[in-house]
Amino acid sequence: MSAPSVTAFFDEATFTVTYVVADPDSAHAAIIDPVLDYDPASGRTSTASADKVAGFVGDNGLHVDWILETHVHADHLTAAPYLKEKLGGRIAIGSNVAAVQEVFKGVFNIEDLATDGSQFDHLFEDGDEFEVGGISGSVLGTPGHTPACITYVVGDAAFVGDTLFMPDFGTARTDFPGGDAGILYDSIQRILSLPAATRLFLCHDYKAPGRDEFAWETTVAEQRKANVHINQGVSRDEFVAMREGRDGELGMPRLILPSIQVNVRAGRLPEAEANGVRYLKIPLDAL
Ligand SMILES: N[C@@H](CCC(=O)N[C@@H](CS)C(=O)NCC(=O)O)C(=O)O
Ligand SMILES: [Fe+2]
Repeated sequence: MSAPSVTAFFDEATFTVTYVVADPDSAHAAIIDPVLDYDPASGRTSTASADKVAGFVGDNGLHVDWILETHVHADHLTAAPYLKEKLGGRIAIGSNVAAVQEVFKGVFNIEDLATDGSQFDHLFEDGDEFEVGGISGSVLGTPGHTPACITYVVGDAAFVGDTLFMPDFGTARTDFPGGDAGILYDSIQRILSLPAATRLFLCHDYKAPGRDEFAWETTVAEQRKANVHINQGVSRDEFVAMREGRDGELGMPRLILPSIQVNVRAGRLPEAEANGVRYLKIPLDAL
């Protein structure tokens, strides 16, 4: 199986990992889950994180075919439109984005939001195939954290979004609208059925108790053996009880309100008002 080169960019403000996955032979590449920096205290955005990714792409002469989202992120704004403008590539997400748009169109009262995913350049279904240069990719539907979560398998690497985290941390939460712990368990079984040596690249790392360094790469074999939430002995019912218990204790992500209203529009910021300023909405007592 072909091995793409994978370069990670970790955003410590949101604990998010952005990847550039490239075919070393053809220099074609995909960017996965890029971050637009956002400071909620000042309302300022910045492209510092995305510019590091763009700099790497430029320095290595890569040709970007795809900008891939694993899901509608609830903890950071996507820099997909900014990087598309700079580098090209098609912005893609799972087709179940429509269900997520439906829910949040209501929460944010975004009257003109189309709920068919048409803001994205391409919508992937479970089982679809695509290419990064000469390396073949495929899509696994892996809902549970959200209904639109997908995993991108590129050669021997799988970009699992928010499903599994590092073995010592466990799994993603399932308490967002449309989330479901049992469905996440089933999705994780699909990931764990990939070949044992498959490299798994995670969307986040929050460190685990006793670990000082951030980490985001593991393998199917390591996860099968050691994931604290899901290793071989854990049944679906046990997982659901554990996950729902833990979800009940988690606060909302710091950037959920700014993130979702932008990310359901494929990262396009709201139009400026007559004074030239763009505004985000804060729904009160709605989440
Ligand atoms: N403290 C972080 C938490 C973000 C968060 O809730 N992350 C989600 C993924 S979007 C998750 O699954 N967290 C798992 C957990 O905290 O157990 C923030 O405020 O951004
Ligand atoms: Fe997430």
